Amino acid sequence: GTEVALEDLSAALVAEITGEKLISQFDHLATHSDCSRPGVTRLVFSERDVEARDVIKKWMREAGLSVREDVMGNTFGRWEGSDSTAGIVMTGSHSDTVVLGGPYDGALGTLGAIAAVGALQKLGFKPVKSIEAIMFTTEEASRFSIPCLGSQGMTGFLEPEVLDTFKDENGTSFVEAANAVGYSAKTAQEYADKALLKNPGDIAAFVELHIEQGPALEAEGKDIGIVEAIMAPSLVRIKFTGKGGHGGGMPMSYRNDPSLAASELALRIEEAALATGAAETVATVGLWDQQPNIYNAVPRSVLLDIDIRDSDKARRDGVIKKTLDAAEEIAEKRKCGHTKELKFEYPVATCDEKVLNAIQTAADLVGAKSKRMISRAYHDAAFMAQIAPTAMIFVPSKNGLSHHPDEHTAPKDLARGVQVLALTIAQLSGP
Ligand code: HGY
Ligand code: MN
Ligand code: MN
Ligand code: MN
Repeated sequence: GTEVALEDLSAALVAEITGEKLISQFDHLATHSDCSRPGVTRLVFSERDVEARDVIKKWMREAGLSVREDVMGNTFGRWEGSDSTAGIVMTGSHSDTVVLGGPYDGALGTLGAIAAVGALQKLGFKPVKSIEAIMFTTEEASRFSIPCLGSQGMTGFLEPEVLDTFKDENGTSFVEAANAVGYSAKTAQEYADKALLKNPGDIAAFVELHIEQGPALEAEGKDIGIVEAIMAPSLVRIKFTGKGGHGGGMPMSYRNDPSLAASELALRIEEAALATGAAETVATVGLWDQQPNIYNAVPRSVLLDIDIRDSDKARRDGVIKKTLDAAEEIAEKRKCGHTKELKFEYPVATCDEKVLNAIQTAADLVGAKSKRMISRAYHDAAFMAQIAPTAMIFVPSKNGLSHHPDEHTAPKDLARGVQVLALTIAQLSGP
């Protein structure tokens, strides 16, 4: 029956999918970077990103997939199933990175999807549902300060105007950057309209393989994370301003130094995050843009980008409110000007039991020690979960590091993740 078949397939996949084969592809992809190794910097629609897209499309074709790209650069490699009316099992991730990120964030799920499909084909597996390996056009907020633009476009969560209003550090918008590398839509609305999936109901399941980007799996000696929910992310932007002045000539009593207002706010944000008492509440003042940023001038402005997340949306919203209120209070006390903006906030995404069970079965079959957990990082899966049964597979991050040049996952863990992915999509695309 299918149990024996699944056990045989599992053993064959474990033999077929090895770390050595995967490593050469990760190493090659990481050469398409705007920084030297070990870090990887590949921002969406940069020259490096365009090179990487060509490599990934080449690898998709070599895996026997028929490749198509949508208006925004979401890239699909399709394996036709025996029943074209039976729906699609989709799996994939992103290939863009943060500045000075690592070689596996995103790449594991993108290359892993291709490797999983390639292995299943080589082993003679015949899917009933069609299978699509996908590379979302951009997941990171690293260029335009807003994440998951591709999956948001596909799932209808995208507010078209953000493709015009969110700019990169040179003042370039998504529309301008996309046009510059040959994506032809002329307006934000056209990108949003054409990216929208016509028949989301056709997606029987979406699975994303990803590195954990935290310390839990390593600390607990687990090989595989089975992700049940994805935390609710947000970005709050606060700018304090003051009159500035000479670092020597300006007496302290004359000053309204925005860097001190920002410092006080950062500590209030830490206090607010700790005050919930929940480990899932996190807040990070990740971007601190101080001008003129010279040692002997009193700062005139400090711009803060603040990342506030939680597994509970209401608890997160409480920390956001405390942050905005504290900014107002501190600005008044210190006679600084200030602006405050909630740039984005998204809901918690919950995963699908059937998909979770398929991952659990796969992990057990390959003999992996697994645990159910939530994702503290957001992912394209968070948007796919709004329109299709979705779940994620995590593999351990060495020392819990990611968004960091030392991001690392052992080859055997990479391979085990792809084996579990392959066995999961085999179950989901079967009869
Ligand atoms: O959650 C994150 O910030 C990651 O880049 N997706
Ligand atoms: Mn190359
Ligand atoms: Mn990331
Ligand atoms: Mn990622």
